[in-house]
Formats: sequence, C-alpha cells, structure tokens
Amino acid sequence: MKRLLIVGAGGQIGSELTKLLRQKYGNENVVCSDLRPLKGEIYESGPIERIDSTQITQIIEAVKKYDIDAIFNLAAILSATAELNPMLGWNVGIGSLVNCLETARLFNCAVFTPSSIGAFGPSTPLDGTPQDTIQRPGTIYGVTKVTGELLSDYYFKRFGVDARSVRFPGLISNVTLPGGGTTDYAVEIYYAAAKGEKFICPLNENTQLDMMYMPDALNAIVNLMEADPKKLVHRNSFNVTAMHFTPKEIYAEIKKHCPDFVMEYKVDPIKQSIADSWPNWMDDSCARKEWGFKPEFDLASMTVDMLTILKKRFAK
Ligand code: VAH
Repeated sequence: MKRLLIVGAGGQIGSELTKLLRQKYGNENVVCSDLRPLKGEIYESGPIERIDSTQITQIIEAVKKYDIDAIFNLAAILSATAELNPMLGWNVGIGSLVNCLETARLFNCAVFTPSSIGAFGPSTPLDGTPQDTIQRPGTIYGVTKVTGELLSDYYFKRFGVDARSVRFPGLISNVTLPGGGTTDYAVEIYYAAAKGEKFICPLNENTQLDMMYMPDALNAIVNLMEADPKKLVHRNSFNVTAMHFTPKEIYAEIKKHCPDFVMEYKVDPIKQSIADSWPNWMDDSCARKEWGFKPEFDLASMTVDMLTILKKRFAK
C-alpha cells in the first residue's frame, strides 16, 4: 500500500485511522474524505476531499487524481440509527461499498471495509461464535454487513479485487464519539465518569458484548491489509475481539478509579433487542492464525488509558 484513500474519514474509526496511516505512510500519501467538511489538525495535515461515497464518480475522481492503491471504506450508518431509517442505512452502507469495489476493480486498488458483530443474529451460536457460521441478522445494519462480506468475497473471487475485512466488536475510543451504535454506551460511560457526571446505561446490566480499544482496532486494520495474501484462508470477514464485558463489569472497573461514579439503567428497547441478538463472545482464532492478530488492551488497561486521557481533557 502506498497511496491511500479513506472514505468516511470523519467518523469514530476514520478520525484515528487518518492519523495512524499518515504517521505510517506519510501525510501526503493519505487522502481523507467525507460527505461532511473535515476540519482540524488530524485532517489538515494532508490532502482532504469532499466525497459523497454513494456517488461513484466522486470516488473515481479521487482515485485518479491521487493514483490511489488502497481504499478504506468506512462510510456506514450504525446499528441503532439505521433501525430508525433502514433505507438510509442500506443506501449508505451498500452504496458506498459497491462504489468502492467497482472503483477498485477498474483501477486495481485494494479495499478494506469493516464488518461487525452485527453481521450475526439470534440463530448464530452466541458463545464462541465461530469464524464460519450462520448469519441471519435481524437489523438493516446487519443485513448491510452480511451483504458487504458476500459482495467483497465475490469481487475477490470473480475479479481478483484484493478486498479484506474484519468483524469489529464494539469499539471504544477517546477522539471522536461514535454516533448511533448499540455499543456506544461503552464509550459514553467513560466520558461521564471523567466529567464526574451520573451515567444512564441503555442496556441491562448483564448484556455481554465483545469490545475492543481503538488502538487495537487500528493495528488490526493495518496488519490485515499488509498481511501476505497467500496466508489468507478467509478474507471477508475475520472475527476479531479483545475482550467481552457487561455494563455491570465495566461499571465496577471504572469505580476502582472513580469511587463516587454513579450509573443507573434506563433500557433502550431498540438497543437492547439489537444487543441481545449479537454474540456474547466470538472465536477469533482464524485472525490470530492467518495474519497474527493480537490485541494489547484488556478492560483494566483500557480503563486506565481512557480515564487518564479524558480526565486531563475535562480538568476544570
Ligand atoms: C454499533 N459500534 O454499535 C457499532 C458496531 C459492534 C457494534 O458495529 O452499531
């Protein structure tokens, strides 16, 4: 990979992926783009383009202008928001993916598109969810993710497009807040604790979900995209996870550092029904075997890092 285009760079993953890829490959070799204007030093350190990724001509124009080798397609409407506007979820998720795959086919680019634990559903084995298993998600977000996996594998097999993907768990970060995801609570709880505010959790206390700290997610993306293709048995999409916990467990971990922190529960029925249909924990042995996936953060070390950074940011 030499010259990279990030589509949907303004989101939770995109803002930090822009920074990491520019550090690794050079500011001028990483073009960040979004439908919304991209402002701030993360983006202004290199080329910025305004791209509506549901319009293929805009992606093609950028790929030709910058002679792009790899496209990181991060445009998506997250699970809970998409349930309120299914056609928007479909049009953005699939529209962007098809356009990135077609552009990649025409201009010989590699493509990374994140999938998600949302690609699984209630009939999937929820404990130790296998790499290859039944995928009948009950959300439009999940439908776009399964479609994306199938289409990406088709473009690889039919046209030789180097398409790769991981099924991310809930991602926790401290740069850009996620918007409209079922797992957003695991980010928002740290912000509330760092600000000394009460937190109202939208999931019930025993809702176990796979999670990962953003530094591990970013390394997974780079390591997969740089992996030797001859060693890849799978491509779209690899299970990857770093930890799994319930609201009760993350609350107890935060309380070790913020003894006065208070969390109460007000279950959001949409988010709860989505979370109940997702795995309790995934088996990610294929990612570890085929391209050396190895996360570094667990709940304890992530909590220390998140609270240290956020308490400094919100210090009065
Ligand atoms: C969501 N954060 O909650 C996203 C993610 C695994 C969940 O796909 O929709």
